[in-house]
Amino acid sequence: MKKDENCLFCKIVSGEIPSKKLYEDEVTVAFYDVAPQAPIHFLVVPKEHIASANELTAANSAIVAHCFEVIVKICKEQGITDYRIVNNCGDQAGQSVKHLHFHVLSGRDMTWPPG
Ligand code: DGP
Repeated sequence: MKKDENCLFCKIVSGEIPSKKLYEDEVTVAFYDVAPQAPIHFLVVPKEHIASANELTAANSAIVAHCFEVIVKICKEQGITDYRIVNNCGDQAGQSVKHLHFHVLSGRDMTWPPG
């Protein structure tokens, strides 16, 4: 599995950097965001290092489907029915960590369009 030794989320996946994990399987890890933007804010990340959504191809895109299944599983288990899934891709879109991740935000009214 591809890893990047300088990547923050690869270090969280490996446990080198601690996080408040709420789910883990062979393919993904979910952990609470250190800077929550809503009462509930966690991230689902693939264990494999994929720098952004822009790096997805037919060869690795099944990981995205798995991430969404994990999101639904966690939300069902936690009784979360209304939520927003966000992926920031690239600097201008606000991606600060260059390892594919999906934000799950819940527990407050969400605005649209996003800023
Ligand atoms: P983005 O800006 O879309 O790349 O989201 C990155 C998120 O990662 C941001 O909401 C803050 C979160 N984050 C950054 N560093 C850490 C960390 O060390 N631990 C945790 N749990 N979250 C982090």
